[in-house]
Amino acid sequence: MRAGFLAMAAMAMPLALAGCEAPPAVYVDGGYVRLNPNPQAPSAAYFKIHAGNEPIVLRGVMTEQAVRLEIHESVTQDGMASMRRIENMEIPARSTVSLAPGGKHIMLWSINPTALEAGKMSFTFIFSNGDRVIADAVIQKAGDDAESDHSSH
Ligand SMILES: [Cu+2]
Repeated sequence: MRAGFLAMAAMAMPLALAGCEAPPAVYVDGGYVRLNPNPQAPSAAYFKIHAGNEPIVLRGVMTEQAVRLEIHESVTQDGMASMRRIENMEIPARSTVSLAPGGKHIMLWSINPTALEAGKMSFTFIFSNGDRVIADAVIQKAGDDAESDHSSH
């Protein structure tokens, strides 16, 4: 009996060590889309991107549910609010970068009507280490909040 127990414990140990060495992966959550009340104008999507133990760079975002997508950053220059396109986004090790109203956001043109009806969209985030992370965003109805990022587009 005793010998059998020891053998099992010895077998379990390498597994536990492997678990410690695996770095926590990058993940994305908290997604939502703010619909522009003007259907001709772009809408914005927001997320939280969490890095693991290593710094990581977001290289791009894709969705099949919009005609066009860009990653933007809101900037205020000489008192004028505007936006610029960003290609890469660095997420420092063990930290979170929030895409939020007034800051970085994903701009969406012509969201698929089926996605609008379903009330959610799916995005794929592509990272510098080759990871592809799929994250959903709930679509918020236009007019929930008068403040919007795309008013200056
Ligand atoms: Cu924008």
